[in-house]
Amino acid sequence: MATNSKTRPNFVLFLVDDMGFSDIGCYGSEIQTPNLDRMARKGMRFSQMYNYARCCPTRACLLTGAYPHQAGIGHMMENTGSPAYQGFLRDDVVTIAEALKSGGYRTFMSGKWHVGGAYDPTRPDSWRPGEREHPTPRQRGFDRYYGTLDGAGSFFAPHALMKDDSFVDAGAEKENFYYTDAISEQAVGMIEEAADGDDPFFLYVAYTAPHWPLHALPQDIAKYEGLYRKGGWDALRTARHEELKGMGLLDSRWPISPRDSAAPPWEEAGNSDWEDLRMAVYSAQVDRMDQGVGRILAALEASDLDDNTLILFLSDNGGCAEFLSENGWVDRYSDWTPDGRPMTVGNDPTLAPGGPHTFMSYDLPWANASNAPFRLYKHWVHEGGISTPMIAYWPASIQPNQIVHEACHIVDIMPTLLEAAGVGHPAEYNGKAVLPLEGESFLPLLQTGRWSRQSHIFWEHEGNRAVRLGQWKLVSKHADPWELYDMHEDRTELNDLSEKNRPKVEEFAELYHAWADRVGVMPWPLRR
Ligand SMILES: [Ca+2]
Repeated sequence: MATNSKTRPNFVLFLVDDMGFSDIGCYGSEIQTPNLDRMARKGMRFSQMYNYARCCPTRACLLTGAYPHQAGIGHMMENTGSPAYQGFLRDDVVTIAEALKSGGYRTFMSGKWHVGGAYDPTRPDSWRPGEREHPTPRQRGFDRYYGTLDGAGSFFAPHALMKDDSFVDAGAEKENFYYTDAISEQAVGMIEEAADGDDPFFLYVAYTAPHWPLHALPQDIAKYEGLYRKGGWDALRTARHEELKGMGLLDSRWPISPRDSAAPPWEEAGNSDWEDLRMAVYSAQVDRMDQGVGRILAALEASDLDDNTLILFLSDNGGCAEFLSENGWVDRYSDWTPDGRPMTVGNDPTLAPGGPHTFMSYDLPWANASNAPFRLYKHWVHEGGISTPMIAYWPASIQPNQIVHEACHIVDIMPTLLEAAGVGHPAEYNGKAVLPLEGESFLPLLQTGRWSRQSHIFWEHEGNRAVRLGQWKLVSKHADPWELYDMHEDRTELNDLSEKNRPKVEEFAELYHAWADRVGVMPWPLRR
């Protein structure tokens, strides 16, 4: 066990928001992500890393090493009255930050929190962060914090930005504010602060890019406008799938899933200039995030910290098919603009997306391309909803340019970081018993390229359910029967074997129900 602070690794954990499996260059994308690609060349790419299908449950699971229901976030932020669905992190789990801080680490966070209870985005003056139902990063183990507590909002004028324990006004802080850049800048400052001391550090960088709204900077949009005009989502899905196969990330025996039945063929879609621009804005959001990763890497290098810093990069869920309509539920996010001019909410083809006075999403057909070659989206636990790229970079311990195919899950990240730090997981914290870790450390995989997960991975989100171990995955959409897939033969989930292999269905279903009972899963839809 390492005890010398000079030899213990630092950690930078990057989480991006609503980005699909094939949206970065080193996972087959045409989007320019040179900094992530460089990390991949010098590090390790995971072809079967899984998240938890949605913002809040993924964050709860990632931060605590427990399943989301055990951490109190079985659905989202609403408190429905049971401990598994209270909407904020429970006090019988510890966060990575709390555990590492107890072990002598300095702890920093820049970006989106979203595990601290529900807020009304239109009434930030009513917020009471720090109250029992609204724990903040500073109350859950982070020494320093910059960012937003809730799930989404304008990139040009986020409501209720916080620095440590106080609200700050984005507009007053800086002209031409853009949230992705602010998250990067603050993270660089935190690295500089950490470099001044002797203690190792943990930095959690939670970008809101490329979650809706489609807000990006004109110089970044210009790099992509027109690129998607020819062939649209159909050509894009095929091109990304071919690249992924060529890179060795996906087996060439797995065919691409058919275009989603709710997406029209590109040639029949209409509004093709507007559609092209929507995808260009999304790509610009990813591009700007990658530029931020580059600034953070440069800050580590400038302080001679990059060699013994373990960096992980991943996304919280698959591409998002949510349609934003005028007078829809999303209205509650949307009333702030930097100059006080009105904002038009909704996917209106007569308006150009990108700027602060629109509030759009890229929609199902482009999300289908983001998740190529897989099926379905954010919310679902088929491969399109839960598959994320993951890059691990740690020059001191990871051999360059490796691809690993073991199925891993975000619940494994906390055990991995604690083992790498030589810090134990506490049985008690603040006088309360703490639930044991659910995941398995994949540190040996990073260090040797060899490791296999021993226990099943389980998912439940909005009644969508799945179980995965090795070759087999059992999965269902809410209210539909179980489907069974042989993931060695059929990662794209096209050949349901549930009728042919009833014993495997029954075995995994029984395990699922035992797990669901144990962690407190309740029937969907939830009743208060
Ligand atoms: Ca998300």
